[in-house]
Amino acid sequence: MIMKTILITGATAGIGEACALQFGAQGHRLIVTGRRQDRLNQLVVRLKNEGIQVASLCFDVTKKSEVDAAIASLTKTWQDVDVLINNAGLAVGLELLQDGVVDDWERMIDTNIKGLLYVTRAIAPNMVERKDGHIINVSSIAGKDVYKYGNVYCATKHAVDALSKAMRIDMLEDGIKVSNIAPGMVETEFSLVRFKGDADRAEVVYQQFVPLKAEDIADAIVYVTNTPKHVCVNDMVITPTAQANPFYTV
Ligand code: 8X3
Repeated sequence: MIMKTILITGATAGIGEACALQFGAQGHRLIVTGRRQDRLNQLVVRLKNEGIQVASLCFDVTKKSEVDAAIASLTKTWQDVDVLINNAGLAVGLELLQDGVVDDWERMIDTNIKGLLYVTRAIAPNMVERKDGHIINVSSIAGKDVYKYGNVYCATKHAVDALSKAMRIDMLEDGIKVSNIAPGMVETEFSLVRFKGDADRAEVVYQQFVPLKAEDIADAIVYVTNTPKHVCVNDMVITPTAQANPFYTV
């Protein structure tokens, strides 16, 4: 297998962390990024202890100047990112639109849409120049359907879905692969963040049926990443077996 340099946003927890561990175990070089320096440090120590080549960048994807400065600080040996995993994202709040909290909307829009754009804008030109690269956007089944109370979160994930399509078109002539991954219910800190730290409420979400684990989505991302150069998995919708879509579960 060819060793790749893989940059993962939101690598300090959930799907991002699971990707880091799996890609690292396969011998790839990792650039792990996140907002939380302490958690980033812990992850780097853990990866290094397993003999994985790793660099880390601490930045907030919602701040364009931080994103640009962090990417620009990569030393020459780390600048050629082969795979960008746009994983950082969140849901905050679960209200009807007419009751919505504008700060929550802005956090979701800034992180899920603008953050993804800022990081992609900083990384993609190098891929285009080298005529080689793969961008993997972590969307959601909320990017395929809209469910009650999901309003702005669903809108941001529909935007990710659209941006995956747009990137594939815009970088087609440059040979850049773009894959959209749309998970259903995954047991991570997702619900804890959505419910603003209410652990009891978050726990109930995952007790109704057997949810996906972060590792299940990392498995899919690893598969998508390891396809031959002429193969691009455009879109993957992955739900727990007990979840047909946001509306039907058993
Ligand atoms: C996470 C899955 O079903 O809450 O994006 O939208 S869902």
